[in-house]
Amino acid sequence: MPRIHLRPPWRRADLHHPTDEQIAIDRRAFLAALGLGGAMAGAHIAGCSSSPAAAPPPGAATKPATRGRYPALRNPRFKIDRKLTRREAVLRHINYYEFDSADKPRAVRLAQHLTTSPWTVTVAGLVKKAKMFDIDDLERRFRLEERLYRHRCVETWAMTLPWVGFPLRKLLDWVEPLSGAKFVRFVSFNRPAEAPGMRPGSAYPWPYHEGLRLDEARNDLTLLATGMYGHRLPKQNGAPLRLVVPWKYGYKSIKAIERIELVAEQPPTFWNTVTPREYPFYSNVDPAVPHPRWSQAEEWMIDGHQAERRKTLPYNGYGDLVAGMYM
Ligand SMILES: Nc1nc2c(c(=O)[nH]1)N[C@H]1C(S)=C(S)[C@@H](COP(=O)(O)O)O[C@H]1N2
Ligand SMILES: [Mo]
Repeated sequence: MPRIHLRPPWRRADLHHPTDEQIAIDRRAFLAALGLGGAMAGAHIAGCSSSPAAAPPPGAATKPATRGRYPALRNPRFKIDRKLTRREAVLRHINYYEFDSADKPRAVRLAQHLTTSPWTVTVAGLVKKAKMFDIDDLERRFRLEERLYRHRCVETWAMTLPWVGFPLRKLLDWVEPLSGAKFVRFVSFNRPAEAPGMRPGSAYPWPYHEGLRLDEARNDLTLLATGMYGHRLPKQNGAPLRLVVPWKYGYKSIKAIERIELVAEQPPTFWNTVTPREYPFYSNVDPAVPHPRWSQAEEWMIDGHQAERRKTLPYNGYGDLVAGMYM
């Protein structure tokens, strides 16, 4: 087990420090959780807003109770080569087709209507011990850790953020896959009444579903996330439970998971069903393989400028940890 820093993220003075603004927001939320925020809270929010004209996005000012499990200790093994993206930018720049991603501010607003508590997750299929549990059960059973990861959307935007979660492998060990299990299938919620993008007549194959090969699912990088930036996940970023597979394009990192199933055959996936030619099952980040409609050679950070483009890295920079699975 690598050595873990014992100081909370806002006290840490390392290269990958969040912005001052982020520190102020986190500290305020932390004090509020202790009941110490008081009258200062409003002043801090106003002072911290990224641009004076823009109201903070939903989820920016209020955070769910943290029950002592957040912020989680950072696992220092996962290094990043750039600044963390500002939390407010990550809250705003989402993709969530259940809530009509085309208009991002609207999608962020609509996502607030998703009921994320209570929430039951089922793990079933080719396992010895099928389970049903809620998020509290998960957070009690598996020690949460913080990891700084890159995230790369197939649309060429990128960000770098601190997830909170635990390796999916631990959950798989708990349910004990049978020898016939070769793939893992993930399914999101199916609630057209809460998600306008899912309304009858939608051309998409709802609910959102994804899949990994079993060895990919068991890779050390593969996380189940319950939080980010030191708190539980905001609704628009996939609360209460999402997958994080940072060497693959973002759409593999399915949000709001209700069902995890161990299966024998490669499962169909949402985007592959919609447009097979554009969204293959594996979808590992690869600068040399263009999307049929655009190049993947470069990427841009969502809180930088489109002009500041950087070279895309094979496997999004995680080749040393994952390339061996594809030899
Ligand atoms: N259920 C669900 N999960 C999803 C999506 C979605 O539309 N629905 N979009 C995917 C895409 S395309 C990306 S890039 C990431 C975006 O995660 P973020 O909005 O938290 O940045 O979520 C992925 N997971
Ligand atoms: Mo994406």
